[in-house]
Amino acid sequence: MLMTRSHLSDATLRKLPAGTKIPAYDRGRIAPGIVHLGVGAFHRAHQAAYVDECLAAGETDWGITGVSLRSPDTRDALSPQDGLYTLAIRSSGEEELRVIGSIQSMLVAPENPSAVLAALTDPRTRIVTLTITEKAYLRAAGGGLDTAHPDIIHDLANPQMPKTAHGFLTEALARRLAAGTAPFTVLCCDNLPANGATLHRLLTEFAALRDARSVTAGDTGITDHIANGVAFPSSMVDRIVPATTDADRARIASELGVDDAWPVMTEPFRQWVVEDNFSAGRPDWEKFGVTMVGDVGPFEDMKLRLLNGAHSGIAYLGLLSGHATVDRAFADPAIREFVDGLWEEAIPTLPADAGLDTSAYTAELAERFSNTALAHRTAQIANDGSQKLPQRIIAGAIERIQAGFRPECLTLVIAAWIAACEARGKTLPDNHFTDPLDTALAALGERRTLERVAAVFDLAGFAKGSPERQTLIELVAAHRVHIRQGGAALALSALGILPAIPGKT
Ligand code: CS2
Repeated sequence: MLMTRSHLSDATLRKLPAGTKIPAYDRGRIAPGIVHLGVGAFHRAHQAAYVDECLAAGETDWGITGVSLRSPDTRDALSPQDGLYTLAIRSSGEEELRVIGSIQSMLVAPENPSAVLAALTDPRTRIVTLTITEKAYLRAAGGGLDTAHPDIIHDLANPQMPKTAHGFLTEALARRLAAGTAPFTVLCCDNLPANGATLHRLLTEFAALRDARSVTAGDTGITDHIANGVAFPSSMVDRIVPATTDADRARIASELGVDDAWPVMTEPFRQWVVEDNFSAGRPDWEKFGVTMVGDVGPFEDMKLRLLNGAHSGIAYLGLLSGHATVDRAFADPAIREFVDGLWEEAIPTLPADAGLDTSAYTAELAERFSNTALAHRTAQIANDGSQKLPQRIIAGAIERIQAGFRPECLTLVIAAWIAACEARGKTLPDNHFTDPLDTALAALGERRTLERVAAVFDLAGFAKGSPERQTLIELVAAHRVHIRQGGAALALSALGILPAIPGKT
């Protein structure tokens, strides 16, 4: 006889095995206070878990309304479960299961943009947070708003039916202003440098374009309000969250005795450093391990350049060396040594007077990258390299060249990215990972290495306008030649033997 198992929900919570942590609060009493755009696995392992602890400690105003800007998948998985899901916190040999209750409802923007705008304009919504991934900020090669992007064009023409975060936030802030409702605070939680300021700048640009098109008599516009009247704190977020597999789903179901359509896997480590600039209140996050600071910049740069930079290096060199997961790649002595070299190059680019303990930080990173229970796939991190490398690798590499040094490890990451992109459909499966530039990269055709690297830099806007651009291209091209001649192994073994930058060192 076919047995059907029940699924995780408010009704089945009490039946879970002892040892499973469940929301220790009356979910029905919680009012919505946060709208989150981009309810992916990262948000569910990070912010939603912090908020869950605040709610368990007695706060009642900060329930989360989750919004997916594109796909209905998360809503389809979580709505039948009353928004509940399991967070599996995994270290080598151990697993702790926690059911998170802070997501109260889910909306899918393309299905119902009006419902998203209603949630954003609800006076109870006092914070809007975002994890929409780097590419959804729609930055052009030079860093400004990509005004030619079809979704930006759409949202300027249809302000009531937006598709982008820019369109939703601007329209909601305009409606709140018109209704006399105080603005919400916009808290960016993506891996961008100065992420709050970056979003603030992009949104102000968007609002100015929108105002320029507005023909409504007496409409005073929204640009000034967004530029001067809305808080955009920056934040540094950190927790490693591998994509959930079917094996994870099966394991969690057998441990819980109920099905969970989308449990989230993560590591024990977590960190959140937030600029304390909230115009309409916030949860008491500092009681649960969040660090509230005046300036998040040094923490952001340390995380982007040491964690994410190393991650991208491990991903592309790992893929080229046949390693499917971060822990396996990191156990490869050549890659391990390369990561130390990358850290040596990147650490001097961080502010020396900000109290950062980079030795403790990198020692902890080495442990985190060695977590064998996560099986964090190199192909997952490899996605969207053109959007990630500028803040992880290129900014630091430019600073090293300016200081007279040759950033060989940093530039090897760029060469490995180019090589890994080109290896898809050959030594790597088609679509093993994707990039917004895929179509444009494919159209480049055959070229000599130096020309090809320069063309890739142009497409991606890497080092645009920087006097160090040409030196970077030459360093990348030299690595690219090594990879072509002898794979990642030759490029790794050649580190340190290239001639110095003429006139510099
Ligand atoms: C990773 C990040 O996929 C990636 O690009 O580098 O998602 C990384 O795991 C997180 O930023 C860790 O906080």
